[in-house]
Order: sequence, then structure tokens, then C-alpha cells
Amino acid sequence: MKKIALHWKILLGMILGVGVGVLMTQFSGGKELVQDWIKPFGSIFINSLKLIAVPLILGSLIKGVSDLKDISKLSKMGGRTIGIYLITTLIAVSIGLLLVNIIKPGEAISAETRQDLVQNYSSDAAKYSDAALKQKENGPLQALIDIVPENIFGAATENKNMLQVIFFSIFFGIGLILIPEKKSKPVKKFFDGFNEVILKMIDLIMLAAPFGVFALLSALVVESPSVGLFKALIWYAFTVILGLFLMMVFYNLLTLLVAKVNPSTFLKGISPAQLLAFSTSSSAATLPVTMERVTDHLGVDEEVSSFVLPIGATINMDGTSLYQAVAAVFIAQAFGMDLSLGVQLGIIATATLASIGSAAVPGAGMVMLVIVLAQAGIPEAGLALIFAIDRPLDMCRTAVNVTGDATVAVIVAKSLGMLHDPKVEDRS
Ligand code: DAS
Repeated sequence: MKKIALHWKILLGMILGVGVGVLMTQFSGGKELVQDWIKPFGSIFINSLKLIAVPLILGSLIKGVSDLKDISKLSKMGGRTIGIYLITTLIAVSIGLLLVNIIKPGEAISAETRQDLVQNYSSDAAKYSDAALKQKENGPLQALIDIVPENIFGAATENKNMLQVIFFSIFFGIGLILIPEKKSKPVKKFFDGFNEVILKMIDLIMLAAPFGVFALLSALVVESPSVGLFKALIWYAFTVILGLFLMMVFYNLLTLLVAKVNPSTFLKGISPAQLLAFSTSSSAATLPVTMERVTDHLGVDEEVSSFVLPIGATINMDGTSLYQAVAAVFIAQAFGMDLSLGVQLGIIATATLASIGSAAVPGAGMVMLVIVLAQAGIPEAGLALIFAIDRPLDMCRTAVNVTGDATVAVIVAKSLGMLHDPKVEDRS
């Protein structure tokens, strides 16, 4: 029998989850049945995603940074590349934050639904106020101090210290570049293999996604009046997709203004990679196609594309960072939390770093969202609100991630005089 693509299975899990949830609300005791016998499988699924977050960061970041090869190459091309990657990611997060604060999707939740949400997750809400209180007591640069762990194993045990794991990973990657090649080779080999194992573990976890989604959704439906929630989820999805669309317009403007590549050439050149990214939800799986399209159809020199794109697939995820900013504020709005400007600025930093730490595989952006939520003191239980529609949004944000990488490759090539005429002309 033809293998059914994972996203169709997830979609089926979603539909069955809603169906069972609605069915169970018709019987007395139905809600408790779902909470006692189905919801735990959703919690296990989310825990497995959280479990993989730390090794995911270690593997994908250390590999990404150590792929920079040597410091001279790092300075010549790496500095420029990472600088532009950082700028596009900061722009993406800012667009996301702006839109979610204007559209306020989380406020489309009915008061009684919010009451239910807070009731069901009241323990998390209490944690939030403690975290916010602690935030106030700390000095202005506490967030900077918190990034440097005093003990990497301690940092790795708490999701909220993920930024410390990211810091350690980048630091370790730079150390790896600086030691002699013959000493670093086995270490790089280890992390290449380690990374492969982690990506395989995510594949395995995602196999359980249809069941996880089913459990999450049925619990979600029985625990809160669905009509108020789904209206909010539609507004949430609209906010993310509008932000992603604006990023696409931004990329076309950038390649046109900076590299004089007209939008139709750019889009015809990169669209096969975008479609593959959309259907696989994996920048890593798309990378070989992105490389071929950017080199042969957009005229970027091989030396540039082979350097900029692998790093981009690992650490540059503009779509993901925009989604994480929107999702974090949406969940806070859903719980009736009013995030201060300081916390929102903190989200810019954590969503940028979380997207850098997200691996290029399906669902990685949602795994790393845990960091943004934990750092801002937003209940991670809110993940249950958005998980059900994460996959379609993952498909969209991955297509944006890949387009962002291609855009930076074109700009870096242009700035180094290494942008040639395309080897292959794309007919209209
Ligand atoms: N699916 C990830 C990627 O491959 C992005 C994400 O999960 O946000 O880019």
C-alpha cells in the first residue's frame, strides 16, 4: 500500500481528535474519561519533544558552527553571512511581534474559554507570576548573565536554560574551529554522527505525531468550549501566515534592490526548493535542492552557496522565529496575560536564539518554542492550544526559512562579486 505522507496522518489525527473530543462532551463523565485515558498520551508526546530539545541544539549548532571550517573563512564570509542572517531574523521576529500585538488573536478567545484554560492550567499560571516577579527583582543585565551557564549539565536539565545550551554550543563550535584539524576531525565526526542520531530520533517522535495530536486535540476540545478556541486559532494562523507573506515580499525586495535580481527570476529559480520545503517541513531535506537551485538557477558561486546554505539551514530560520514570537504572545493572550515591553523584547532575543537552535526538521520550531515560553514565564501547557495546527504552519514557515537562506546567499555572493549569470535559464 502506498505510504501515506506524515502530514496527512497528522491531519487525520487532528480530525479524529476533534471528533472524539466533541463526542465525549455529549456524555457525562466524557471529559474525565478523555483527561484520564487520552490526555496523558498528549503529555507524553509533548514531553518527548521537550526531551529532544537539548541534544537537538548541541548537535545542530555545534555542527553548523564547526562547518565554518576555519577562522579566516569565518571572518571573510562567515561574519557577513551570520550578520545578515541575524538581521533578517530580527526583522522576522519584529514583524511577528508587531502583527500579534495589532491583531491580538488570543483575545478572540471567549471569556468562559479563557476561564477554563486558566482553571485547567492554573498551576502554570502561578509559575508565570513567580517568574515575572523574579524578572522584576533582577538587574537589567540579568538576562545577559543568565545566558552564560555556570554548569553545562545544570543548564541542560531545565528547558528554561536553553539559551545557556545555545551559548555553550556556539562557544564549543568556535573552539572546535580553533584547534588543529587533525585533533578536531574526530570530534567533528562525532557530532556529525550525533546530529544524525538526533534527527532520526525526531523522525521517530514525529511518527507518533498523529497519535499525539489526536490526544492533544481531544483533551483540548473537552477542556474548553471549542467554538471560542477555534475562532482564536484561525486568527492565530492568519497572523502567522500574514507575517510569513510579508517576509516573502521583503526577500524579493532585498534581492531586487541589493542584487538586481528581479522577483520573477528569483521565484522561478527558488520555487522548487520552496515547494519541497513546504511538503517536507524540513530545511535539511530541502538543502540539496536549495543548493542546486541557488547555484545553477540564481547564479550564486558554488564557493558561496556551499558555505552560506548549510549554515543557513542550521541556524537561519526567519519563518520559525516569526512563528515563535507570534505563538508565544498568542498563548500569553489566551491565558489573559499582559506581557510587559521588557518581556516582549526578551522574546525578540529568545525567539532569535531559539530559531538559531532549531534543527532543520519537521516540528523543530515548536520544540524550541518551549524556550521562548519558559524564558518569558508563559505556561508551556499553552503548546496544547497551538500544536494541533502546527504542521500546516510548519510547512509554511519552512518554505520561508529556505527562501531566507537563498536570499542571503544571493546578497553575500553579490557583495563578494561572486554572483554570475544563471547556468540554467528558467523558461516562464
Ligand atoms: N521545520 C523546520 C525547518 O526545517 C522549521 C520549524 O520547525 O519551525 O526549517
